[in-house]
Amino acid sequence: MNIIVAGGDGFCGWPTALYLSKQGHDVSIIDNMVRREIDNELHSNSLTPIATLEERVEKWKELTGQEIRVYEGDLTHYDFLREVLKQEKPDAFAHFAEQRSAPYSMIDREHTVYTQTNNVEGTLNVLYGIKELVPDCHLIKLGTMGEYGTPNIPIEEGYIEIEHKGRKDVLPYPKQPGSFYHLSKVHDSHNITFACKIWGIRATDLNQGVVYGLDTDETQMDPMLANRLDYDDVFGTALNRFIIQSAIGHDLTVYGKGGQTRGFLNIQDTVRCIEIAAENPADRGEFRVFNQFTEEFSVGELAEKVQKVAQEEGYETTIANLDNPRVEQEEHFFQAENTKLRDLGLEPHLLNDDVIREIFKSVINHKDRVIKENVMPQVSWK
Ligand code: NAD
Ligand code: USQ
Repeated sequence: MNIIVAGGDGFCGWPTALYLSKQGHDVSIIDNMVRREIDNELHSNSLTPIATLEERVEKWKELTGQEIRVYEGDLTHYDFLREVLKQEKPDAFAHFAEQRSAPYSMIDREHTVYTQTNNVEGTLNVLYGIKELVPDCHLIKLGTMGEYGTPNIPIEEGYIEIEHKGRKDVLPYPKQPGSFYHLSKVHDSHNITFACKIWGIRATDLNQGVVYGLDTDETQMDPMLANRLDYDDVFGTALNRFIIQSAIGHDLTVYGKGGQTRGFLNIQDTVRCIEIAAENPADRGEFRVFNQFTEEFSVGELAEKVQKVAQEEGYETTIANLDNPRVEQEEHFFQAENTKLRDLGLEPHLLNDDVIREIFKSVINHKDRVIKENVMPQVSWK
């Protein structure tokens, strides 16, 4: 298949582009490099040193003979996107290219507006581009489990059957997101639902949980192929942050009581989920939703798991319960469905001590690169 990976220079997109290329697909990447610019804005960095995108794809070609074409540009520039779609005529468009940090979207008005315009406008352009140029192309859109929030009933995969005043219907599952970033994903989902209905576009919304780890078989083939790894308070996510904190002797930054429970998955499963979605396209006009996570944990539980492994490796680690910079429930019910990807063949890489140990060992090699001022939370929701 010809597959475009938009956001293919990022944390999830880069290993996905490599994996799909390895599986024999004809892959190209769209990216505007904004994530690298944001590192400069925040005076932050990836824990792992990362090569430029040109160097990355050159090394990939040298090692495998496979070419990954690169289109440097912005999804919010429609003329650019049209040219890429005309040239590639993709069978599938895997769309990772959004501002994905909840704290970044909560910095101030400008960052909220940037997040929502970048994400919503980019996705609208992709929808118009597919309609205009490649109507059969399958949109594989990265959504987020956080679109649902934390309701006091089980979370379904996209839709829920409701009985109301004697009548029944299957309706989109209610959305109660917890940041302006997560809201941008809800807006995307609504726009995609509508485009599927009126234009017959085929789309899969992958409501992904928090991703942990950094390596896949492909990124480990050469240091030039290394994936980025975020640890700062703005882009670093739970688990990865805790592992890096334990490696530098920092207290583990559990926000509030630590009962916040989320769906999690290994980056090795992210890449496979995209392949599964691509190989099993949605029907024309179908807005299909998969919940893309493999296990549920509270952040307190994750901190304890990391503390145990770090101690076994000789690193004494303390868990700190910080004042929560976010407005969110710290103790709540959480139970979400995630059967659809497994039914299509996903075999999850589950989290155990050895997995944490492996990430810990990758992290230890680069711990001198940590900018310590960037570890404590600085962005407040209030
Ligand atoms: P990332 O920031 O590392 O990568 C996103 C990439 O998209 C970057 O390389 C960036 O330069 C590019 N980009 C952003 N806006 C663009 C635009 N307008 N035009 C072209 N390129 C643009 O993020 P990530 O962690 O790889 O996340 C990828 C996707 O997966 C996001 O949509 C995110 O919401 C979703 N997701 C991520 C996680 C996670 O834990 N990382 C979990 C759930 C969902
Ligand atoms: N948290 C801590 N301590 C930390 C960091 C986070 O307790 O040091 C808590 C947060 O308060 C929150 C939970 O951990 O309750 C998850 O936070 P996170 O920063 O790991 O993840 P989140 O902000 O939800 O965003 C990440 C990605 C985003 C993706 C989302 C999936 O950045 O792109 O959409 O995970 S989900 O959470 O399922 O919506």
